[in-house]
Amino acid sequence: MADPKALNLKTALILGVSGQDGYYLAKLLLKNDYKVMGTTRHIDSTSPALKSLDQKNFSVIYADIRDTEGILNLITLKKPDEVYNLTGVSSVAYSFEHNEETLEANAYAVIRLFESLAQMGLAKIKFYQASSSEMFGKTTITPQNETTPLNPVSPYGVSKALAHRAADRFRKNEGLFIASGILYNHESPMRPTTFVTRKITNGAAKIKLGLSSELVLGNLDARRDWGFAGDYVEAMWQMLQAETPDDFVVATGETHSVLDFVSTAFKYAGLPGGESKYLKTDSHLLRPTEIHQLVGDPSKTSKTLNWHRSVNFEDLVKKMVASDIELLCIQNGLTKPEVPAFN
Ligand code: G4F
Repeated sequence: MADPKALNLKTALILGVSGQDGYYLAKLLLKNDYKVMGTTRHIDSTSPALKSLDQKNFSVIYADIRDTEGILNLITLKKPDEVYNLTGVSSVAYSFEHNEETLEANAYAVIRLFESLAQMGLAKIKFYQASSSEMFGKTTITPQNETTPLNPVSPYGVSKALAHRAADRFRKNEGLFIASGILYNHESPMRPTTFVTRKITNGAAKIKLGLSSELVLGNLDARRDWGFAGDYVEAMWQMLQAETPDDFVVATGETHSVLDFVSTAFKYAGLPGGESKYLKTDSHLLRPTEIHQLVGDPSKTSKTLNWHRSVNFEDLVKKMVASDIELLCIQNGLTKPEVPAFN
C-alpha cells in the first residue's frame, strides 16, 4: 500500500473498532479520506459490518489497551494523526460483576497510555477519550453539562470518571491534546442486545414475526437521553478538528423512559399497545444501583463545534425496529410482514 503520508492522507487509529461506534467512526473517517487502522481483541470475529467498509484504506489489528507497550509500539510505528479510544468495558450491567476488569481497561490502562505519550513527547497526537454521561451518576442537576460535578454509582461510571479526570490533568499539566466526549446513550441497529434499546427492538420484531411471545426487562422507569450513534461519531471527529482540546457533552437534550421506548418500538413493529400483552418484568434484571434519569445539555458542543443531531427519538426507534424485522426475516427465511407506514 502507498505511504499515506506521501498521499497526504490523514491517519487515524481507532482503539476498539469492532463495536457500534468503531464501525460508524471508521465509516466516517474513510469518507473523509483518512487511512484508518482499528484495533480489536476479537480478531477472529471481525464483523460483516467492518468487512463491508472500503478495505483499501482500512485495516484491523489485534491489540489490547491493557498492553501499554503493544499500543505504544503501534503508535510509534504507524504514527497516527488521531487516536480514538473507544475500547474497554461498555456495559454498565456487566461492570457490576467485573469491577477489576472495568477499572483496568477503562481507567488504569488509559492513564498508563497518557503517561507514556507525555514521556515519549507524543503530545501532538490528537487523542479522543470516550467519557460517558454515566459519570454523572446520581446527580441532582438537570440537564447536565461539562461543569456538572461527577457522582458515579456504577463501576463503569467510576472507571470513566477516573479516566476523564486524568485526561483533564494530562491536557492541562502535560500539554497533551486530549478531547473528552461526554456521550449520552447512543444507539443504532449495530447495538448488541445486551443494551436495552436493541433488546427492545429485537424483542418487538421477534414478537411481530411469531418468533417470541414476550419481552422481559428490568427497570421500566429509568429515563435516558437516547441519540443515534452515527450522529455522535461526527461529534467525536469534530472534537479533534478543533483548535484546542476540551470536554464536550454530546446529547439530544431530551429524555424518555424505558417504557416510552418499548411503546414506540411496539408501535413501529405494528403491535400498538402491545405492552400490556407482551411486556414482563424480572427483578433479576434490576441493577444494584440505578440512575433514575440522565439528560444532557449539548449547547456548548452545538455552539463550538456546530454539531447537531440528525435523527430524533421516533426515527431512531423506527430505524432500529425496521432493521431488526428485516434481519430476522433473512435469518429465518420469512417474508417481511406489513407494518404501518409511519412517516
Ligand atoms: O441500555 P443500557 O444498558 O444503557 P446504560 O446503562 O444507560 O449505559 C449506556 O449508556 C451510557 C451513557 O450514559 C454509556 F456510557 C454506556 O457505555 C452504555 O452505552 O440501560 C439503559 C437503562 C438502564 O436504566 C437499565 O436499568 O435500561 C434499563 N433496563 C431495563 N431493563 C435494562 C433492561 N438495561 C439492559 N441492558 N437490559 C434490560 O433488560
